[in-house]
Amino acid sequence: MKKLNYRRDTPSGPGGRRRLLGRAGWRTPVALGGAALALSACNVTDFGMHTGATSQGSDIFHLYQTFIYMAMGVAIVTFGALLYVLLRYGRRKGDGVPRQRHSNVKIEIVYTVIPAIIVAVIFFMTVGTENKVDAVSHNPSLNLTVTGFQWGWRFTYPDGVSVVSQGTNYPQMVLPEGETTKVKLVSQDVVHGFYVPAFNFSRYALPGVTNYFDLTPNKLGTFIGRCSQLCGLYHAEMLFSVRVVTPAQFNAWLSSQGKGATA
Ligand SMILES: [Cu+2]
Repeated sequence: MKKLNYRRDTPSGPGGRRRLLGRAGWRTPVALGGAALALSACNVTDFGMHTGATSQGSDIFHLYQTFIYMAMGVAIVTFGALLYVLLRYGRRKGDGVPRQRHSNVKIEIVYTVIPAIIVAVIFFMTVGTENKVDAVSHNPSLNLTVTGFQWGWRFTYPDGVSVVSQGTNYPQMVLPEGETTKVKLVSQDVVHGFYVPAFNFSRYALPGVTNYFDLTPNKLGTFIGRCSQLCGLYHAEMLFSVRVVTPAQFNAWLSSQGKGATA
């Protein structure tokens, strides 16, 4: 049997040296990665996620961020161990076949128990955050009804104030910052999805089912909103925005709307 020389016989031919990427070959990907990072102009520790413009959305962000840190820890340990074994125990000239064994019960227990603990930690952290995010206030500052229909949204405030889509005149939901708004979400016809990316929040609007949730904005600004369920021909027209203002500005806006105007 021909003995392979692992050092010299490579896929590029006997005695050749395979070079996946030459010296210059590394420069382009590194430069592109750096440029992408610089262009994104966001905090590296956000990992490209929305940090959440509500207290609920921030909770979700922090959970997700923690998961990524945990995954990084696992990656460092796993790839570190792999690299160590490759470098320390790689086959060398003159090496024979290593000692063969059927199993190693101790190691098998360790690599079963550790992932089980990690999964359990992730599970209970998720349940804790879910309970916090899904908690609905009994005495909210504001009660708001959101109705999805083909193809638009209606935001109904107290005192008969209502903001509704009119063709391509997309509606804007106004919310007070730092106050809890309890949203009652319904659908008039088919399944829609109330989705505000900056809030890290999406929920079905289901015909015949009423969903309640709280939104407690913690950042001023205007955020885009979308229908996240393909709900028919003009689904793409189901755009809206959310404007978070100070409670004083909110009260001024609400009373100005109350004077017979429907935006
Ligand atoms: Cu829709």
